Amino acid sequence: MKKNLFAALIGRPNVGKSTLLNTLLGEHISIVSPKPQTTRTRITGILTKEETQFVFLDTPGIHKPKDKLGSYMMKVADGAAADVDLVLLLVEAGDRVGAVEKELLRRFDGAHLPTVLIINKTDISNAREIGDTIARFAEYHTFDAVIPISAKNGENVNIILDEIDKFAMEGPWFFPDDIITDQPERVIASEIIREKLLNALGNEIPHGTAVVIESFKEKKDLISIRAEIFCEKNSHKPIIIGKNGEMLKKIGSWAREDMEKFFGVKIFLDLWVKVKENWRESAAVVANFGFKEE
Ligand SMILES: Nc1nc2c(ncn2[C@@H]2O[C@H](COP(=O)(O)OP(=O)(O)OP(=O)(O)O)[C@@H](O)[C@H]2O)c(=O)[nH]1
Ligand SMILES: [Mg+2]
Repeated sequence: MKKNLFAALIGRPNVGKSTLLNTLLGEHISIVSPKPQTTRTRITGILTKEETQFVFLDTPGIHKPKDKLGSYMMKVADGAAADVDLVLLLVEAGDRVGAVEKELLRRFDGAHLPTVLIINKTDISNAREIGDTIARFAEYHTFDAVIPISAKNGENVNIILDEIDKFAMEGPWFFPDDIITDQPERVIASEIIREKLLNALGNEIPHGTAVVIESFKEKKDLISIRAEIFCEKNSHKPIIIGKNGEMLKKIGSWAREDMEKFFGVKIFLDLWVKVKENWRESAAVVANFGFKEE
């Protein structure tokens, strides 16, 4: 008997949603960085285990939007909740029930969505902190399950699958059982580059960057990719390129290594840096960069 379950990973920026998705799948499909607001759009991860096909939707962290990109991100997160059978609400050990969580829980309740509380980052907290967090959230809301985990080292992550499998419904699998994401290859490629940018550069610049894949050509044993990195200010361009092009070279070679792992073939990567002022403020440009509303 085949079953399926659609589950959204939702929570504040930086709580570890994308890390958890990657750990669940055993593959790096969603980008991760120490900076909040890393994930910009909805990323689907698919895990087929025994009778059940789990479809996980990773979402941008929920926060108060400051610009057009931010409000796009909020819509994505909200939309994901509307499309799933269950929500995994992520918080960090030590957290209190914040305004964001209260608002989210109100919406999930209104939609009668089963909600599992995931308390992440147990590897950097102690038992008392974890216990206090469980107590605070359990007092505020009745969850279908509460699971403390470490997305980073994998502790307790398998328990999530056992717990949510109870909510899977009899029905078809929507994807072949060997597929792990429905993201187009171009999106994966541009996200890998963005991850390297976020991890290589200082605080202000990366949020103002977007990566556009200009061409993606598959040859016999090689994929040839030309990508443009857009930044918001003229002064950002030399920082991304670095002295003698060192920074861009480093970003390019990290990205290439990850792409070769993911695509399983040699990659030729050609990176260019361009300036488009204040693109985050422009709905048209945000859409043009691939952040399209569905
Ligand atoms: N110590 C520890 N760090 C973690 C854990 N899970 C995630 N992190 C770190 O937390 C940071 C944020 O992780 P992400 O997975 O990008 O968080 P996110 O919730 O997807 O963030 P947004 O996409 O910005 O909303 C990264 O530096 C991760 O390495 C964990 O279980 N333990
Ligand atoms: Mg993320």
